[in-house]
Amino acid sequence: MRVYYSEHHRAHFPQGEISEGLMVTPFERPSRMEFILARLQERAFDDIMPPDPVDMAAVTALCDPGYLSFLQTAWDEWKAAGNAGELIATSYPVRGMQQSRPPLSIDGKAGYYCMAAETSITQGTWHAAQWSAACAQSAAAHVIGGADAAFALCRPPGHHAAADLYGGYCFLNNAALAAEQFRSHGAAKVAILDVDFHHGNGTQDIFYDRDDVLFASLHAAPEYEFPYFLGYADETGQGAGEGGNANYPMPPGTTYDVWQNALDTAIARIGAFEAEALIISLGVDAYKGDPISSFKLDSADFIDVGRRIARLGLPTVFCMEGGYAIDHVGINTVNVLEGFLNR
Ligand code: OKP
Ligand code: ZN
Repeated sequence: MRVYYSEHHRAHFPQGEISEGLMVTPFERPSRMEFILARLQERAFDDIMPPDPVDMAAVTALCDPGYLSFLQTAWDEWKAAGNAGELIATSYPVRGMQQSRPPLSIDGKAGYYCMAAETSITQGTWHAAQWSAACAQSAAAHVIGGADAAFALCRPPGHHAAADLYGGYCFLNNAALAAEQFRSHGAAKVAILDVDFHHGNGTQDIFYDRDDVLFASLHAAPEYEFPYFLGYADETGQGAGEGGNANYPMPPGTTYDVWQNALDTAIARIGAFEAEALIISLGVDAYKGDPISSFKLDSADFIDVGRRIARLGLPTVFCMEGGYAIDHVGINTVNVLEGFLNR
């Protein structure tokens, strides 16, 4: 399976993340990629290449123009305003406030476009986000061109990013870009399966009213876990998209026996949808040793996850999302790919 990976992810490395009331080194850090690459090499995935540069036309088609121009200039505006540290949004347009007026000051704009304060913007954030999207686009192009599958080793991740929102370590929705690319190259229907521990709120939002892209997500119940405000089972889509969104929230502490039943249900749902291509939002933070998550999957379970996904028999693009147990993120990620290949 070909892997698309760009060293440019290193341009995004915030010093700080607000966690438990402290500034800590972000869990979503560059070394995650090194562990995944090392495991890929150990397991003879030797077809690893840099992506083509990002197709900005596709990004522009997916995203809100104000949001994109914010991402492009946020760091410069933040520095020009005299701020010493990294850009962290602190004020948000919540209940009772104006939802559709982006402010002119950079602090206001950041809050307007941000959904969670753990995600800092730094000098290289926009650069890295574009190359991450490029990995998803090149992987999609490779599969559209006839390959069975490809792995986009995206960093930063994407599934919390909507058309006009960043947060949860995400800026551009890589999986959504891949899905849209299949659509624009003739696939009538595309399915996105999100196995990250956290709900893919951005992906859900992007496709919520559409009948051509099914979004199915296995995740921790929003009553207990980030992103808290989306991901309930009764969110089934709207308008033409009614029935095109499938959430499988599970309680903290969920083990693989329960999780795999949800996976089988999601897979059956995708099979019935008759998609022509499949995008996997591949987070491996459902692992029992993950420092910010609470599910209990073992490393060996991830092999089985890949095997079950392969039963769909669909052209498949894997897009890297979360996974923060850095000593196991490589083995868990590559286990999914190997389970898929050894179907
Ligand atoms: C990104 B991805 C919990 C704070 C949660 C954000 C987590 C973002 C996860 N105490 N912080 O879905 O892996
Ligand atoms: Zn996650």
